[in-house]
Amino acid sequence: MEVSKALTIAGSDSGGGAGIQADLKTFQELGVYGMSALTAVTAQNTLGVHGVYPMTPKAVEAQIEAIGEDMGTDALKTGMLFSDEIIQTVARGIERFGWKQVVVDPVMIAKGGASLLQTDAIRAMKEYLIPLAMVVTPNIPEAEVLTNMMIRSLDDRKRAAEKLHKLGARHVVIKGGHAEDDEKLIDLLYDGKDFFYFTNNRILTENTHGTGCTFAAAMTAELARGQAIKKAVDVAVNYVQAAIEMDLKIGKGHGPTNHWAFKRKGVPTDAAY
Ligand code: PXL
Repeated sequence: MEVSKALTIAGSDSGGGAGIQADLKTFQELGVYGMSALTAVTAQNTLGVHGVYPMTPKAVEAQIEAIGEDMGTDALKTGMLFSDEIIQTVARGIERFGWKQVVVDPVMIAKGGASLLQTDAIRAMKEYLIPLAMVVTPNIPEAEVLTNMMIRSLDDRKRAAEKLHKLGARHVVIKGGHAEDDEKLIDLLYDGKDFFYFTNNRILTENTHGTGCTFAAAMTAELARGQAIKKAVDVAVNYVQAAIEMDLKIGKGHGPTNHWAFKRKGVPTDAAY
């Protein structure tokens, strides 16, 4: 059996809800072979981040090289990258191996406010990484930082998507989860020409830790399996929706989502598992 492969270049969440743990669980559920290059270790639980321990750029480079020289990958995602140096190392690795199906999740801060990206690394993200992105997947606060604009209306979101496309990302998804005034939750896809809307009911729960990682991982898995971008967004939206709906009630704070839920709900896919 020919199996599709996906790589996550991201940080570890010891609590298991976000970061590479969320990514690998999602890859597994969507039937692709998961690989990882670790950029940082976080010590955290559902109540917050206790510590952030970045890897050296050399260690990040070695992991990417090990994967690139042997197994390769059909798609990859980036998550927490922490520093300017790690971003540049990751960008060089992507270029060296000619990886094209690149999902950039521009992770900046954890739910409790802990910084997962140094402020001076935002420039590197815009200059080196976003131009390599097949798709960039910010939430609204991240899109505001990357575009230097306030995003209030749906129209603002469209303008921000155009700006991010101009920075070099071939597609842009702006996730609507943070727009709490909206009755419905609207995720927006822009392909440089048209806008597409993915609309869902908002689910009221505290347990949304790791939804951003999970969303980007589901997109990466679908792209790895050869799906087109719109289909990949559609699966990712539904995967995260199911994961939030059937939450697990683990921990005392912002709990993780349920990475089993999508398949347990019997949502049909044509994955090779
Ligand atoms: O959800 C963003 C995120 C990404 N990566 C790691 C994290 C978090 C949030 O806490 O811990 C490692």
